[in-house]
Amino acid sequence: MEESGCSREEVLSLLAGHRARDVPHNHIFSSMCTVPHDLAVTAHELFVSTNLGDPGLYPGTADIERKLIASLGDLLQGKNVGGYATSGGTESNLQAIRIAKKLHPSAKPNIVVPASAHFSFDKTSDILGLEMRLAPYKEGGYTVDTDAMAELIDENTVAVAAVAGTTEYGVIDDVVNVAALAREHDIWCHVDAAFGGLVIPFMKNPAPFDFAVDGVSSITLDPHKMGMSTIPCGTLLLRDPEHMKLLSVDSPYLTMKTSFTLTGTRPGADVAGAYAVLKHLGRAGFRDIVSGCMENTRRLVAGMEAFGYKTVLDPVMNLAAFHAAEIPDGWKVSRTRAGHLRFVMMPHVTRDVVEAFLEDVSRLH
Ligand code: 0PR
Repeated sequence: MEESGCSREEVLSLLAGHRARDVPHNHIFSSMCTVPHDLAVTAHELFVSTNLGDPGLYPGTADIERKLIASLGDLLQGKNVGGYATSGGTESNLQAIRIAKKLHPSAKPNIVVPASAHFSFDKTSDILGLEMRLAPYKEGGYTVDTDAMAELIDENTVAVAAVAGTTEYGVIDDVVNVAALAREHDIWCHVDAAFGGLVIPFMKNPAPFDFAVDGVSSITLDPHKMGMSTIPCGTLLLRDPEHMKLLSVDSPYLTMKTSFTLTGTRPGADVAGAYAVLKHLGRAGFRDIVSGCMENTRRLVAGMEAFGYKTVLDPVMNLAAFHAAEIPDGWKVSRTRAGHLRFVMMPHVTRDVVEAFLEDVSRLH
């Protein structure tokens, strides 16, 4: 750090230079985050100095957090759900499994998760000292084989998980059967809907994945993915708000005497942003966004197929996967562990972006 500071203009120009080196969103197919809604940015600015880590100082902001959780809980067909705004899917998954572990003390605890589970479950298992058992995919697909999952459960299993909108292929596990296994063994059932939570409810004939499914204990849903909030904003939703108490530690000198969140100081700005988007768009607005993303997904698939690219599966959500093949330079497309091309069709991937990409693809052929 230098002795004397630079002018605002110098600093801003320095920062602009860095930002210019980032990949522009209109070339990003590999991200589950997107450009935030402009209202989220405005709300974020209004709440930028709030700290939900000391909610007694910010009762107004804390109330927004409660409203955010209540709105999302209602969307996911829960009644008076508990939960809180996290830093994202990783924290939500960790905290859900932390509750499960506390409910089932065991000398050698394990969790059984689908082969598709996001790597946040590896972190969770490492931090909580759990064995992570991976249930394989069902033959010929990318959703979990619930029979194989059943075989992996034993008396030391504290939780099972399902993914509603998998990271790599955007498919939805059979939540009904996973939750039935949890009920049968009297253990926790966590649904990771970090991505799918704000997509599936707005699709036609949505697959059952939420609190309407008997046995689902908790759900991860990230507004900073399809909720177009500012980063970072995740949520952990609990069927029974009482379970939150299992996470609590004493915080004697703060305005609230117990703390149940993972982080101490935590932003209210993104929470206000996420809530603003829900209020502004309503279900109808989200339905339009999701239907636009699905339309763009179909256009991408049709365009790619015309050039001989082969899909790995018919897209279930706004995520398309193709067998490995060349793609034009300058575009960010990720690859799954199996080497498939993966396109996440987020709101920033507009029809114009798809057409510009397909135009570049056409030059390869
Ligand atoms: N659960 C699921 C199903 C996820 O897909 C993700 C992240 C998480 C949990 C963890 O969420 P946080 O990253 O919020 O903690 N999925 C994306 C992925 O790994 C995250 C991402 C987003 C990666 C944008 C890259 C990127 O540019 O692909």
